[in-house]
Parts: sequence; C-alpha cells; structure tokens
Amino acid sequence: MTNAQSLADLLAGVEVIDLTQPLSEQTPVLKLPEPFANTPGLKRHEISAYDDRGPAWAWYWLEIGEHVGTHFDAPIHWITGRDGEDLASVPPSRLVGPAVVIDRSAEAAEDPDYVLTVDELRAFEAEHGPLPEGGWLLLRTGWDARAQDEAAFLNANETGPHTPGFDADCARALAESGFAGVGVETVGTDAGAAHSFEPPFPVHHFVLGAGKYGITQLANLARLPATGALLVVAPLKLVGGTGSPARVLALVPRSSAGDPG
Ligand code: 23J
Ligand code: MN
Repeated sequence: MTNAQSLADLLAGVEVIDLTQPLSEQTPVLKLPEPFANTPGLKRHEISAYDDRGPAWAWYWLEIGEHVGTHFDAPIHWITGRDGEDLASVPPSRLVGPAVVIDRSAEAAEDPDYVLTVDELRAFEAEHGPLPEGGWLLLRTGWDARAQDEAAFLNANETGPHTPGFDADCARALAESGFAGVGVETVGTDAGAAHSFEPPFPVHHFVLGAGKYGITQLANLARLPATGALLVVAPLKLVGGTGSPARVLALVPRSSAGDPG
C-alpha cells in the first residue's frame, strides 16, 4: 500500500462491527456493596427542544458517571496505576490494535462465577499464538444477552454479584504480557465475586497497575473471529479522566465475520 486511495480500497473488504451497547437511562450500572460510593447512571437534562429556549434546536446536558455502559478504564482509575495515564494522556496508537477473542460462553452459562485461568490462557495461546503486542484480549461470556435487564446483568443475590471474569493469577499474567488491554461483556473487567479475591479486583489491580486498559459491557463479540479482528476504541479525551463511555468498533475481513444475531 503506497497511498491513501489504497487504504480506502482495503475498506471495501472490511466489515465494521459495533461492539458498543446502547447508552440510555436504563443502562445497568455497577453496584458496589456498603460502605463504598456508587456511580450515577445516565440522566439527561433538556436545554431546549425547538421551543422558546431555542426555537430551531434541541439539546441536552448530561449527568453521568465516567464508568457507565460500554466504557474505557484508564490506568489512573486504580491506585496501582495512579502515576500512569489519564484519558487525555493515552496515545492514540494504543486505541487501535488487534483483538483476540476467548469464548467461554458455554462455561459462563454453566457457572456465573466462571473465571479464566492462566492454564486456559496458555492453552489459547498454544492454539492461536501469543497475545498480540499492543492488542486486546476480549473475553466472550454471553453476558451481552443480559445487558438490557439490570437484574440479570448484575446477577446479584445475598452473597453479592455473580458474573464471570478472570482469576487473580490470570490477571497477573495478563499484566505481564505485551498486550494493550482487556475487554469484557460484563459491567466491570473484574468478576462479580472479585471483591473477595486476593488482591481484591485483581484485573483492575494488575492490568491498570501495568499501564494497560480495560473495556467493559461489550456487545457482538460472537461476531468476531478468535483472531484477525482490529479493535478501535474511542473514549473521551477527558483531562484527568479515569474512564469514559466509549464507542468500540471492530474491523473484520468480510470473509471471517460471523453471522449477525
Ligand atoms: C470501582 C471499583 C470496583 C470496580 C469498578 C470501579 C469497575 O468495575 C469499573 O467500572 O471500573 S469493579
Ligand atoms: Mn470502569
């Protein structure tokens, strides 16, 4: 490829898959136990709606936590990454990279507390090659099917939330790899029971502590090949931001995109 025209030509062979959940007042948000503070979800306030306040225009101002819906976690979100990047410091080249998809939807359907282990990660790498440098590890669990139903999505009972994720050793191993970040279908990158893991919230602890990133509440991972997709994630360039709702797209060669639905 030698010029811009050839890059445009390449796009003809590419399908763009939206990995973003719709964002609305109904979007489920994380619920941490007492005594921790929780994030507000989305609230919209009308500025004008083609009325006296603005006869030809409609617009709103938003009230929303940084960590709501399909969103990006920056290193400074966690105490282990506090000296790392805020949203505005993330280099744009880190926001585009190859994605690998580990499908554990069958396991998560059997056990909502299913967590990926280092052995399973190594087995995946033996079959598909090592996690790509600067790339993204996406964990498919089938949890996206629950994303419009907060109770089913958070799946909490008297013992707390029960959603799939990674165990602490796997989170540590991920932090030591050359990849850019980890993406999940659940409300956070950590498993629902991860408040009781050692250390607590190990994906946040190790992955953000290593200067890597998280992406949550992904959709449509079933449509991606195990390897070969290119991920584009676009959080706000918020100065001092710890996280942000993001549009997440995957570019997939037309021949390897899975069937919709
Ligand atoms: C704060 C504390 C625990 C967790 C989270 C935030 C998230 O999941 C998040 O959105 O970063 S688990
Ligand atoms: Mn977050």
